Amino acid sequence: MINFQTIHSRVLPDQHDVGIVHIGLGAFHRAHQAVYLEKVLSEQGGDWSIVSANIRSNYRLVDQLNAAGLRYHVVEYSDKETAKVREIRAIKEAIFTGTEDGRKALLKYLTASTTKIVTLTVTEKGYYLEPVSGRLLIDNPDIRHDLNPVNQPKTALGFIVQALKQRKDQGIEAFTVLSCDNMPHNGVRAKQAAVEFAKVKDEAFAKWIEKNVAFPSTMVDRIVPAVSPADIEMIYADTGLNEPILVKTEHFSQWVIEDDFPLGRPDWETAGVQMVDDVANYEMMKLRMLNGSHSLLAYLGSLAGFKTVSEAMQDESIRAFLDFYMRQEVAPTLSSFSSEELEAYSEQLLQRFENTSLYHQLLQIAMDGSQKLPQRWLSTLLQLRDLKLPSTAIELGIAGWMSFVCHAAYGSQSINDPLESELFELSQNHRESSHDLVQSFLKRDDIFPSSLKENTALITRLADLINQIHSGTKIQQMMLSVIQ
Ligand code: CS2
Repeated sequence: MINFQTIHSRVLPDQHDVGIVHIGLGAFHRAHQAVYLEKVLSEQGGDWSIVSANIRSNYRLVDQLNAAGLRYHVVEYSDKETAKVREIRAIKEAIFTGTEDGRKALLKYLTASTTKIVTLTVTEKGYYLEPVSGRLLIDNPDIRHDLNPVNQPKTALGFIVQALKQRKDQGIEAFTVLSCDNMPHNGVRAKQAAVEFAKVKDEAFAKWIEKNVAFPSTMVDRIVPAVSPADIEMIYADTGLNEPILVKTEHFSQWVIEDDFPLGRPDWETAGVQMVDDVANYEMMKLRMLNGSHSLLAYLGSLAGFKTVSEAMQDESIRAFLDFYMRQEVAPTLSSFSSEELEAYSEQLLQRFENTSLYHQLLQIAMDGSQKLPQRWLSTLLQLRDLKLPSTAIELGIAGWMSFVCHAAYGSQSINDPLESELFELSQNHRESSHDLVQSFLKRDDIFPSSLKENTALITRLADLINQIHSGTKIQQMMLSVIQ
């Protein structure tokens, strides 16, 4: 057993009606939004219980949560010896929409006048937007399916737009949509997705959404690795808790939200949420510093032979490389923060990454790279070019990602990315020449800003880095030559 403190729930679900519908009932939602709501409900009360739905995957979790009476625990590890165990009862109903009953239940809540807010954690790809431009992927089969009104929705967008239409027709005011995914201007992106989706069939309704639905942006932060069977065993040994639905996370948590909730909102401030007018700076800092470092660790750390974030962090060269990346390549692009603030933020991040209780798998972070890199590295790289500053750490990251894709393609292993088949084909087609490989990667202007595709100096540098990686040069050595 370790040193842990249990915080029992003081929420009595019967006393709080549902005010929020969440789509994307994964570990992150249970360890982040639900924990804040738990605090609000126990401190302030109010009708802000959550109905949480999974639209296509993880029906088992829904069953398990229901079997446990919608009560679960979040284990917050400060380090290997110290944790807080929180009991959570803020989720009042869990739904799986892979069945007719589940779809009906979700639509019933989405169209209820008591539902004021719809929160989303469906990951970047769940919005069906092209990563660089943010345009809706109208030809995607799931979107095509959901655009046909005789079909039952498969996507979050399909559900939201259908529910908004019913609310409009019945004279019920629109709920606020709060995207909690790691995208730049996530509110703007969610709005663009919903408006473009609606526009395909009904221009006037699309205009109505544009005018009547609030889509505040938000920055969410908490490291919540997927729970493995080994975690369940560890938590049992550490705390005596034995349940399949528990979530493991770090002590740190942050939520910054733009305050735009026409139908009202929970008193989130009492739970430590920062309500602001504009979230853009917080979001950019977090995406570039935290998520950007995470992606560097994911590709370069894996190539260096590590499996988890904290293992990779024990390597002095990797730690120094991340420190360099944040100070030299990200900090100059974040002019609205003082150097002291940025220093403190990056120092804290390095410590968070060192948390040895999390066993955060690098491969979990590596998935969906095509959807993540634009906001994590590429917008920074463009800004550094405008500032006439080098971006050698980011370039090593890009070469690492390309090599990672190639390794997987040659070994027929999945990279868990919606563009996997296209990226694999490209890797196979240019097996013989790193130069051509890089060139055709950079031509993918759904991932890379189009101004990079003609940049011959960049192409040569990336090809050279890939050659070094393929010829077995140690990643740590390559990192040190970036820093020196
Ligand atoms: C991670 C994030 O998997 C990933 O891509 O970078 O999930 C990260 O852990 C969270 O954004 C932390 O707030």
